[in-house]
Order: sequence, then C-alpha cells, then structure tokens
Amino acid sequence: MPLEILFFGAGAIGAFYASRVALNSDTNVSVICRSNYAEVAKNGFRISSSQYSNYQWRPTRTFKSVQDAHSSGVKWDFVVVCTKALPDLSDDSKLIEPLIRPETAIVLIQNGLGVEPPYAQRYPQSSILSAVTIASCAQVSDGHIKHNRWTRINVGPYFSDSTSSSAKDKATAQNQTFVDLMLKGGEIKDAVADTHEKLQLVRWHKIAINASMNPSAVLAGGATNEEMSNDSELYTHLKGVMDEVLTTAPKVIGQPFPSSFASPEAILRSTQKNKSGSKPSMLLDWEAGKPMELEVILGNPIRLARVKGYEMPRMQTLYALLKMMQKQREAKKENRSKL
Ligand SMILES: *[C@@H]1O[C@H](CO)[C@@H](O)[C@H](O)[C@H]1NC(C)=O
Ligand SMILES: *[C@@H]1O[C@H](CO)[C@@H](O)[C@H](O)[C@H]1NC(C)=O
Ligand SMILES: *[C@@H]1O[C@H](CO)[C@@H](O)[C@H](O)[C@H]1NC(C)=O
Ligand SMILES: *[C@@H]1O[C@H](CO)[C@@H](O)[C@H](O)[C@H]1NC(C)=O
Ligand SMILES: *[C@@H]1O[C@H](CO)[C@@H](O)[C@H](O)[C@H]1NC(C)=O
Ligand SMILES: CC(=O)N[C@H]1CO[C@H](CO)[C@@H](O)[C@@H]1O
Repeated sequence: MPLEILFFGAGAIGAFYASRVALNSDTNVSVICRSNYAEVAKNGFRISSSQYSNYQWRPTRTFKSVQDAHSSGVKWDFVVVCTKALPDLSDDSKLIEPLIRPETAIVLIQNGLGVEPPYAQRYPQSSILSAVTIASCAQVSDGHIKHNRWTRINVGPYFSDSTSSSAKDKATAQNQTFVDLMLKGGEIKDAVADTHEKLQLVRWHKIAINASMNPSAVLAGGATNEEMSNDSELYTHLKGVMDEVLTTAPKVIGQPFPSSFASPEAILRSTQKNKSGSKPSMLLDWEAGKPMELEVILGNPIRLARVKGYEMPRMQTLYALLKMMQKQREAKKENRSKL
C-alpha cells in the first residue's frame, strides 16, 4: 500500500515540497488548493528550479476543500499543513478535523513560534511533527512555482507536557519516515531530523531575525534590512531585540543554543552587506493591506516566555505598537466600507 500524503495549502512552499515527496515510488501525494485550484486540477504544477531543473508534477488527487478530501474516503497517513499561520484569524487545526485519524501524523511546515499547541490539544492521539524551512519559493502564476534557492528543512517531533512515552515512540518513527521521504526520493539533501528541543531552538533563532527585522521595517516606514542595520540607532535596537530573544529562548526550552548558530553581530554584519533589497514578508503584507503574522512572530514568543516567568520588553513594545496600528487600519477600512 502506498503512503497517502495530503498537503493542505499548496502555495509556493507546499507545492515545492509536495512535488519532491511525490518522487518516492511508494507515495500518493494529494493537495488541497485554494485560489490556484482551477489551474492545478487541469494542468498540475510546473516547477522552475535551477537546482532541480524544470519539471511538471500532477498530484495524485487535487481537491478544492477539506470536505472534498474527506469525501474521497482516502485514509491519510500524513497531513502536511503549509498554510500561513494566522492564529488570530483562523484556527487551521479545526479546519482539518475531518481528515485526522489517530494514526495520521500531522506535519506543520509553518514558520513562527507556538504553532503546534492547538494541534497537540485537539489531536492528542496523533503525532505532531514540527518543521521549519528556509527554502525560498514563489508562485509566479497559478500552478507555476519558482524555486529560487535553498532547500533546508528541519523536522522534529513535537511533544507537549502530556505526551506519553508510547506516543513519543510513534512520533519518532513517523518522523523518521517523513524525513526519509524528503531525503531519499525527494533529494532534499539538507532535510534534517532534530529532537523536540533542537527544533524549538531552530524556531526561536529564526524568530530572533524575523521579530527584529520584520516589525521594525514596518515601523521604520518601509526601510530595507540593509538600511536599518546601517543606521546606528536602529542597529542598537535590532541587536537589542535579537539579544533579548536569544538569551530568553534557552531559559524557556531548557537547553543552550548550539555554538554553530549565528550571533546577532554576525547576522547584522551580513545584513549590512545584503544588497538584495527585498522586503520582509511582514512589510509586504502591511503594504498590501493584508493581516501581518503578528502572533506567531511576536505574540506567541512573548507569551511562551511569560508563562515561564520571563519578560521581553523590546518585543512587547513592537507587538503592542503594531497590533494597534493594524487595529486602527482595520477600523478605518470598516468605516470606509460603510460610506
Ligand atoms: C520570517 O522570515 C522569512 C524570510 O523573510 C519568511 O520566509 C518567513 O515566512 C517569516 N515568517 C515567520 C513566521 O518566520
Ligand atoms: C527523527 O528521524 C531521524 C531519521 O530520519 C532520526 O535520525 C532522529 O533521531 C529522529 N528524531 C527523533 C527525536 O526522533
Ligand atoms: C551599508 O554598509 C555597507 C558597508 O558596511 C555598505 O557597503 C553599504 O553600501 C551600506 N548600505 C547602505 C544602504 O547604506
Ligand atoms: C539577504 O536578503 C535576502 C532577502 O531578504 C535573504 O533571503 C537572505 O537570507 C539575506 N542574506 C544574508 C547573507 O543575510
Ligand atoms: C470610525 O467612525 C467612527 C464613527 O463615525 C469614529 O468615531 C471613529 O473615530 C472612526 N475610526 C477611525 C479609525 O477612523
Ligand atoms: C489514485 C491513485 O493514483 N492511486 C495510486 C496510489 O499509488 C499506487 C501505487 O503507486 C497506485 O497503484 C495507485 O494508482
């Protein structure tokens, strides 16, 4: 029997990894699409990549909703969630409920912190695998995915305080299977399997970069990372946020960062020389009038630290200001729509 794998969220990152996992001979890889459904159902995906060259991929099945995926009657072994995490707007853990059996492993390929607990609470019998990627991909038109660079994905089982040891064993075995699907058939050479603690440290380290650069770019009126890190007052601010996150995380997780992880000085030094000029995702969202990922980048880290008795005042300031900025904008939109 082939493994039945379903990707929920087939945007750039989801479609890219789905197309790699599908190269294993013993998998059936299906997708749930949103806006790109019509094109993908008709023609599948086209992936352009300098590393893997260009190829076509047609999912085993293409669905336009969770309900359709449920009605198919397929028993899913893995449900891979690749949506953008906006916990203040939608609880994606509830959306996938019809698809999850106790045997189903749920893989979360989502950036940010605190994305796992809603799934762990709702599906105590399922394994939760937590994944972070640095791959850079874009959907240039419906169904056409451009893989720009990088493939690294870190995967590890997620354990809550109440995870039993037999559940941990099951999650560890499913973690092995999933990483192997990426590594072997998928030729993702830097698919890395981590422990629960290591994976959380990877998440916190990413947050140190995103939580300093992203919100500051919005508050600094759209300055690029290069411009901000070259400004002496902003340099002090960015380093202050990173230091705060990187000294708090080991206390929350109970393990130090591996010495191989880049320091704030090293990150800022490379940012000063980075001419790419591309804007952080939060700034793009703000400029497009879309909701920003405030909770997974700022709110959740602040709360995860707070329950352990630690405050992060610089983070808290960024969070409070941006949340109010977004609220004001939404209120103005409401008023305008009433006119
Ligand atoms: C963080 O930054 C990277 C690179 O700009 C981006 O791809 C990612 O989605 C951001 N968000 C989170 C929650 O980490
Ligand atoms: C996850 O799987 C990999 C192999 O694919 C293994 O090396 C690693 O130890 C596993 N991690 C945990 C925490 O089970
Ligand atoms: C930032 O500083 C680097 C050298 O440290 C320089 O090469 C670059 O042009 C500067 N960029 C801006 C936007 O000032
Ligand atoms: C340069 O900027 C791009 C786009 O924001 C980012 O993806 C990349 O990681 C940066 N490179 C370095 C060396 O910081
Ligand atoms: C929205 O409209 C109400 C009533 O007209 C007004 O009191 C409020 O200040 C407006 N809010 C914004 C953000 O414009
Ligand atoms: C619907 C579908 O295409 N199912 C396929 C799943 O994988 C097995 C084994 O590779 C195929 O035989 C099925 O046709």
